[in-house]
Amino acid sequence: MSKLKEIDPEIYQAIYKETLRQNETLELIASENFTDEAVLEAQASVLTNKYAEGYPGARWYHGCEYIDVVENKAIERAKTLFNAEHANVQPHSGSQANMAVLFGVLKIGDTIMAMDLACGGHLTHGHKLNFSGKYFKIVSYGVSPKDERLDYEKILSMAKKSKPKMIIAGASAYPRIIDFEKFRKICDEVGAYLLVDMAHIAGLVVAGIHPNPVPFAEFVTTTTHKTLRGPRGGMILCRKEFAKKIDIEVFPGTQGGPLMHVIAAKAVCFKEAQAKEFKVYQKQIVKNAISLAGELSHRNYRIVSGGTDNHLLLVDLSEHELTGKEAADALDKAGITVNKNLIPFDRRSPMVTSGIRLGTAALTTRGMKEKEMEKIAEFIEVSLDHPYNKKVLARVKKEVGKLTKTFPLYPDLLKSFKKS
Ligand code: DSN
Repeated sequence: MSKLKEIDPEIYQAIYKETLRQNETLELIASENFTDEAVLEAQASVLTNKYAEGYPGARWYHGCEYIDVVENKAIERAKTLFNAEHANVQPHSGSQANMAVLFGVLKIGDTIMAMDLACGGHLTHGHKLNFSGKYFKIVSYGVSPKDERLDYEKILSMAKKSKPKMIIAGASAYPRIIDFEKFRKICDEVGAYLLVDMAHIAGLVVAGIHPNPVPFAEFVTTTTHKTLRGPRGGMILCRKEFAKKIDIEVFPGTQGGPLMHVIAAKAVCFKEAQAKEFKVYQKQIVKNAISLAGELSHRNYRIVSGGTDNHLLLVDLSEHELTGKEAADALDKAGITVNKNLIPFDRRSPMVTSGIRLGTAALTTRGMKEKEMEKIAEFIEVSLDHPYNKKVLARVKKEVGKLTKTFPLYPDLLKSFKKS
């Protein structure tokens, strides 16, 4: 890090402080994780210098022989990992992956059915300010008021009425298993494509803890940085018959040059995900989420849908006279990072919300287990009981510091900062 320190001390300082922040706080944002050094090394490599528009063996620029090795490895590993017929590893993000699928196979103005944002859907599933909501007619389905779970009967009857060209399954804040087979049947009844956005659960899918959508969906999109624990980025898996359409829509349709350093890091992540330890890790993520949900529920916090089957949980704060925003702010002061989140049928705005979303992927990477989840639930309870008491929040922060110290993150990286 010495060159960076010399050339740009301000950026160096910000990166150093961020490394410390990640080390000294409890990261419970459900969409975040900590990659290992191998992924960081690939992403920080000279591959960032190379333009490689096109695909392996068919590039616009010369000098792509090693770039092709990297992209081919990423593609092959992704296909093996998810048992997919075709993989495009170039999308810069999950949003760009979704954009390429929507623009690749639909016409502007076509109807799409997707999960309501308030019930856990994503911006690219039809938010009115997003390309999905601007260019397509969106019909949103939600969860049942009875059990806050997907109601497949209702989704079918909505689909029969609205006759969508595509149904999107998948969510950013849904704590239960999604039945892709049922979605397939609904799509078949109404003649719609099925797109599964498995960004949040991709790691669980690899480990077999969540059903794999690939056998059921024409298109599966994902990010690579959530439970999958790779670099920030996106990917599309699809059936062979759609391979050409999807590839053309990614490049030149919606993107230019691929980020080869990121694709290299994706390839590393896919290799790591093939290892036995990765499955053990994914199982622990879910055990931790179930444990955290149980501990909070013993402390009188209502957990949306009564618990979780995956890596995340939603805490309903309505009965605690606290908004999601107030809770997230208080926890932040105590060294616990979460995000405010709408809960199903929330009466508050998305900027305020009545809930918080917690995920266990990142802390599980640090090695934390059920015992630590119990402690964390206690920290959360104390902080939310005194959201405006600076002394209490500072005291919790001190305890958080003690806990995080026993699960060090990037120790070698921190040493290299200190040496530089
Ligand atoms: N921003 C992500 C999340 O937090 O779930 C979704 O892309």
